[in-house]
Amino acid sequence: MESTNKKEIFDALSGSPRNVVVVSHTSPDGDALGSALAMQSLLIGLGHCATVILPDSFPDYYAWLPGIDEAIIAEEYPEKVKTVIDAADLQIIVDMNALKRAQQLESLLKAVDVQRILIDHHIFPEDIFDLTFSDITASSTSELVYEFIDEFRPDLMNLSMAECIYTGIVTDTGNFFHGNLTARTFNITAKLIEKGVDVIRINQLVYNTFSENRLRLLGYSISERMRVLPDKKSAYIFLTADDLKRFGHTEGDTEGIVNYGLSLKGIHISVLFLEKPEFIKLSLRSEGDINVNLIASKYFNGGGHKNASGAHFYGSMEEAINVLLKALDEL
Ligand SMILES: [Mn+2]
Repeated sequence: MESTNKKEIFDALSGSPRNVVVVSHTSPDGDALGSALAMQSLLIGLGHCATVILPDSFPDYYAWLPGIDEAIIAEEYPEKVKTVIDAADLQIIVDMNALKRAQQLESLLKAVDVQRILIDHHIFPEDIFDLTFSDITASSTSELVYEFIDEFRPDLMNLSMAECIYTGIVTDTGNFFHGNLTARTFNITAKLIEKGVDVIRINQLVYNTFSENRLRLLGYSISERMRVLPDKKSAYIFLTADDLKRFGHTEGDTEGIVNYGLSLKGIHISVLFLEKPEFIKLSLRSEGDINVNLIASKYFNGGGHKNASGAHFYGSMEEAINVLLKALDEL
């Protein structure tokens, strides 16, 4: 399933200089950041003015990404973000299928009547974009950004962009372990290495820079907060606000914890519940044909991919867990 206005998108970027905002989702991950930053570089290479806007901050282990210092974080600079969005004549949305995934930015983005372009790999892209390059068989949005640049302006691909794209691919595939891992993904990765990307260095920056607190939180999550339901081939981990506080939780510390449930033999569904100030945040993962996007969308008003989805639940931790147990019974 690919819906593509690739050529039309390139045409839209080929004319006179435009003022572009590149926006991605809340709690930005490696793919959100990598695809947005690579896209921004392409736009600048094409002579446009381009600014990356993020709803909220990113984990420290992405702070080395080339160009990230200039991204504007809406939570920290709400007025500046409004000014930049109001001044833009083109919005490029990457790595999310609906503007609501950018939280508070949704209303700001919708308030202006400008051309809107989507580049994404999540299912069911929202029908509000003028041009869409959506391909759910891609490992990552970064892979799509690579293909876009490679098709139209390979001369503009530089090492910084290649590093951003590699980061998107390596993180969205869980270090080449899950998701849409195809020959296409490895071919692109090979091209990125030929471009000069030091994959060992990036893997270390992304995966081997835990704080002590983060590693201890991981240990605690598994030893004290994991419940295993062999009958339902499922496991879940729940972390309360107090747990997060106890381990001095900072952005990104819980990244990847949900995947540990799947490492159990016979367990094919794993869910992480995090108690945030206003809601319970859920991350859902599955293996094979089990579709956690159905659980996320039907029971928690969330979504994402078949094997990786997210959602917010407004209620208590206990209620959220009970809804999951009911959903698993009905699956
Ligand atoms: Mn992605």
